[in-house]
Amino acid sequence: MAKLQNELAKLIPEWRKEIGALVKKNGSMKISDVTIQQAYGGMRGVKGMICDTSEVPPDTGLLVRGIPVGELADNLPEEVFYLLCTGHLPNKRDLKALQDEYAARAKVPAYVWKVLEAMPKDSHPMCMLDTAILCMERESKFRKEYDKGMHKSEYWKPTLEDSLDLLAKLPAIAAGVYRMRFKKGKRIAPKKGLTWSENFVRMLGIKDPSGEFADCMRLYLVLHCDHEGGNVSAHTTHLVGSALSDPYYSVSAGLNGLAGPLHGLANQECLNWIIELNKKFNGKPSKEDIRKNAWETLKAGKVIPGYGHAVLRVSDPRFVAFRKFGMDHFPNDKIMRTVNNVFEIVPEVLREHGKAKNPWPNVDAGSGALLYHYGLKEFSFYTVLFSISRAMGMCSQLVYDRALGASIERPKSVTTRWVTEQVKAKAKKDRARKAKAKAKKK
Ligand code: CMX
Repeated sequence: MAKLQNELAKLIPEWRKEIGALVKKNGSMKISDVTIQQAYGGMRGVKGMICDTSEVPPDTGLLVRGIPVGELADNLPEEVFYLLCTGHLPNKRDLKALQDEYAARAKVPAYVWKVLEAMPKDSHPMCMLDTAILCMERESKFRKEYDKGMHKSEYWKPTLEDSLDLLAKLPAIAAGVYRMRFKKGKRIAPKKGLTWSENFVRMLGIKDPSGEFADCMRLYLVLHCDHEGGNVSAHTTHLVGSALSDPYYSVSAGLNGLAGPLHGLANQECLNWIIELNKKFNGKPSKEDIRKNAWETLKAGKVIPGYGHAVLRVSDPRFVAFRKFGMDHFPNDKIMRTVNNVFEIVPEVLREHGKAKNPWPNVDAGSGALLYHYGLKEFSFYTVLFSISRAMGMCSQLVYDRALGASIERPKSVTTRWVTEQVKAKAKKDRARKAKAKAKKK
């Protein structure tokens, strides 16, 4: 067995023991309450699921297995996947073993290209990516082993196999989608000896003589890797996986959620907003122009893309890392300058507006400016990049779920009639209690 598999085979029995004891001893302890507001409001803040690969404290932002994501800004995505799976970074030998695994599994089945070629030419790149993943479901080792009658305790092994197969192929699929969808010419083959992100940049075919774009892509793929368990894409992957649907079904389902404009698609909308702003003000919007434009967006009943977050209450550390990269490498770039100025104005505007609980930038507020600078100008492709990275979080969470024997998800829904009855019953009880207290006083 290769290194990552060996390491997990050692760790999983320990996790099972630790969590088994925790639940056995404290299973009935309460960790959350649910209000009517939360039940109608997207379950915001309800603690009802477990994710150990990463967490998002509102006041610090993403911690990957306890490590602040900013501290991983110089690592490789392969290292981060190993970290997500095991809880520690790999040594050189284990990293090389994982990179060799990726290289050995990278070939995309020919039928995937045929399916993509048969799709309408104006299909969204996210739809093409998801279709490619879903049509590879026939390759699933999990499904084959399950059909043979595998023991529950073994589920994580073919889940990891599927995950490695999928992650190894994603850069080639995404690059193939890019070249096909945007008429960039023939697909480009990967090259031996390059890292996962370097190969991806090579297969995209965007000129990168300095290697700076590959470094930017490395950072991009690290920063988007995971964002705990409750966001739409992670939760969807977990939910679908909880029915023991294999990683191809589960990851493609999660990515369909990432394709929504309030989630991953916001990055394409965000750069659009910045570019329109530059266009409107001859490439140099003043801070006053930015303020006016932000208010126009809000008054039109729209959100300012790239700002706000369901959990975070500070500037997203991923935005901070992207901004630093941009300011270090091209501080005089027009788009980057506007991204910077927007960062100085929009939080103030959102605070005055008074609706958004978090007026600060999220990951999408700056990432597009970097891609645009290096010549990746097809906005609708941006969520595909997000997907390649986020698939690492989804896959590691699936492996963990299968290792720990996560149950099928089945929260209880209630009707509005039921809620109204509870409200009435509580009001009746309160009245009775008040009347009793009044009678006692007399
Ligand atoms: N611009 C304008 N209004 C905003 C806002 C923004 N950037 N962010 C939040 N609000 C509004 C909400 O629309 C909501 O209004 P209503 O009460 O009229 O429905 C109100 O403020 C309260 O929302 P919230 O509790 O602060 O935020 P939510 O948890 O409901 O939503 C998010 C979070 C990210 C969907 C929201 O901030 C938003 O739409 N931001 C812009 C889109 C974006 O950048 N999405 C990418 C997020 C990163 C990711 O998940 O990938």
